Amino acid sequence: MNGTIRGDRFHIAFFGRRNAGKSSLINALTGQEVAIVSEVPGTTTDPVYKAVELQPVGPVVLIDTAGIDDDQSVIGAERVRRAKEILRKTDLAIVVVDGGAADFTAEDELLAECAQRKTAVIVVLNKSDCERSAQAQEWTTGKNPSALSASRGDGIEELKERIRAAVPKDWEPPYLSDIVRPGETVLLVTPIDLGAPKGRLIMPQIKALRDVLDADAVAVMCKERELPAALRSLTAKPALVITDSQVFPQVAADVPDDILLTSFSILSARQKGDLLSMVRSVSAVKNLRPGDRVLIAESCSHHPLEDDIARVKIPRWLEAYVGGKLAIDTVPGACFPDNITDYKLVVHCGGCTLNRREMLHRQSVPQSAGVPMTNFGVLISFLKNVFPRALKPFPEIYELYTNETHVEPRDRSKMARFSE
Ligand SMILES: Nc1nc2c(ncn2[C@@H]2O[C@H](COP(=O)(O)OP(=O)(O)OP(=O)(O)O)[C@@H](O)[C@H]2O)c(=O)[nH]1
Ligand SMILES: [Mg+2]
Repeated sequence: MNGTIRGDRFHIAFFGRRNAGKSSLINALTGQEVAIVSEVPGTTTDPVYKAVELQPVGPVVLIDTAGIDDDQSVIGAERVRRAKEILRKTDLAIVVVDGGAADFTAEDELLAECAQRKTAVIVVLNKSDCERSAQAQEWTTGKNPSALSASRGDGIEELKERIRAAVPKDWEPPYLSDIVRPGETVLLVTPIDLGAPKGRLIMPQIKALRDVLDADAVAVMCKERELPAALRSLTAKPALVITDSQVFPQVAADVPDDILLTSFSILSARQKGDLLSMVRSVSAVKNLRPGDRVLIAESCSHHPLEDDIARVKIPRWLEAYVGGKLAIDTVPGACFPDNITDYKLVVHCGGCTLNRREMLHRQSVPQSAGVPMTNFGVLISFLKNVFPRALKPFPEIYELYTNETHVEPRDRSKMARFSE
């Protein structure tokens, strides 16, 4: 596990017709033979991901895609569909056109889709070493194209500079460094259960440690069993306790009420998506009745374990709350089922492997179908009476939620630390 994970990288995808030079451009930008280049149209078939440190941009994922004009056959149309699906996670679209091309219908459709999704676009006019067609000249007018030659390497440095300028500074909110102050102590509670990988910590725990260090704060880590001992050992109260959502009840009982408490999954939901919407949606649990359908979605697929959070624990806790059996489906990986409206509630994991754009896209799918979607940590805190306490580290969200629902107004006095 070297380098920044894919979900925390800015996603740059390359679109265009077959043979426009998408793969050549990726190779030129990286200085590596990342993608196969050939004069045969349709060389790239499935999307290809390459995580690189692109100077001067930083850690990015470059995504090569199949030609968007390949819609004459069934398999070609499927490739176009897959290429366009990449737009869901694309932070910056590089639309590559061959400077000798005559038809731009496919590009117009793509640009319209980018505009609809509010995706930033750079148009690249490739093959500047060859003659430019009048049509290409006309089509690119007003589109501020980067004219370059991917195969010769001309104009590549200028494109890198444009890419750097197109990456917003705050394209992704911080994981937790904004809610911790220098010198404070943050206590991390990480159960080591059957699901824990041998010899290492999992992504959210590593991210939390790194963010605490970035905030010039102090991290202390323990398992849930050692939590009372860890608390006793500290001469000052920790400013914040972050726990794995699975042990919320024990941890909430052990951590005094005046210490802020949340979970890794809630932090991830805030960084990757719209936490407030997940918080509002959790009240849909109150309307669940035995027999109702619930969808549990995980962003990464792993082997289900004996006491798996998505397949065993959340279903057990939900059914205990509802007082009867629910029809629960668990989907790993990227896709929601088509029958999303059959579900009364969707529960999504923290999405730490996704980039923010994709998580927001995922939230929009049930939302536009009128189905509430919440998050593992938010749901567990709700079911286990750690709600809305688990939101207090995020004062804006806590305030909004408690104002909307008139929950626990007395608790606001405990937020003095944020109202200074
Ligand atoms: N003359 C010239 N040829 C180029 C340039 N860039 C790419 N090519 C050539 O164009 C052809 C297609 O390049 P690719 O990079 O494979 O194009 P692609 O867009 O990835 O194509 P598909 O994967 O088929 O969709 C190859 O023969 C390249 O050598 C360029 O700047 N100038
Ligand atoms: Mg290609």
